[in-house]
Amino acid sequence: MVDIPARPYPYPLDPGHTALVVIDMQRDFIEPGGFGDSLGNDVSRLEAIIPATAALIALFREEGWPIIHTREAHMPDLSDCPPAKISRGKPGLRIGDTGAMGRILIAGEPGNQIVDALAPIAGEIVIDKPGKGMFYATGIHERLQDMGISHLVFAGVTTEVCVQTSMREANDRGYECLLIEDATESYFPQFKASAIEMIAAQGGIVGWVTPLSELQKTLA
Ligand code: C5J
Repeated sequence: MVDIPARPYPYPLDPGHTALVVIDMQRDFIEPGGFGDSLGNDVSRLEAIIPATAALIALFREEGWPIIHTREAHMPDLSDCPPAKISRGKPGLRIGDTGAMGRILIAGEPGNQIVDALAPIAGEIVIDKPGKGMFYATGIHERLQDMGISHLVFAGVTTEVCVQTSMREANDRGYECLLIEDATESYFPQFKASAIEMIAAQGGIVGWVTPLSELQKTLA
């Protein structure tokens, strides 16, 4: 085990059994002109974490540790999207509707691709998830178990929705979870701050949080 300085106390990273999870760094959430932007969000907040997330991915690639990229994505016929999910959001701009980067949250559309700067490379796992959490209807738990993964390091967007949901799902399945706080972001700064506090509260009820620099320093 390698102790990473973190909150609420050092994170015991297990080098042979740790994977990175990068949540939903897809164009429709991050880029100007995408779905997030069209909902009136300030996407520059999310764009700003691309360099830290790229550095985190580079660190895992150097170590040769597994990387999982997720996308929030539905099938073109929306058969994997419950009506309750479709009915949310701005009238006239819902999942499956056509936005500036193709159909919103539909697999294969331009807006559903991971931003170029963080594009997966051969050998990395990419999962399309129909829910907010990465474990719902994806089969990823079984894959991680087969790979012997017990520790997950998290990055991506948005902190309080898909990142936190995935961490909570992972925590309930027994994974030791660490969130890299400068490689995650929300359209709402107060939600990011609250999500981070919730995760580390009560002795790490969901997991640990730390800045990228602590991971870089310890693994250098
Ligand atoms: C994610 C969302 N990725 N906020 N989705 O957090 O709907």
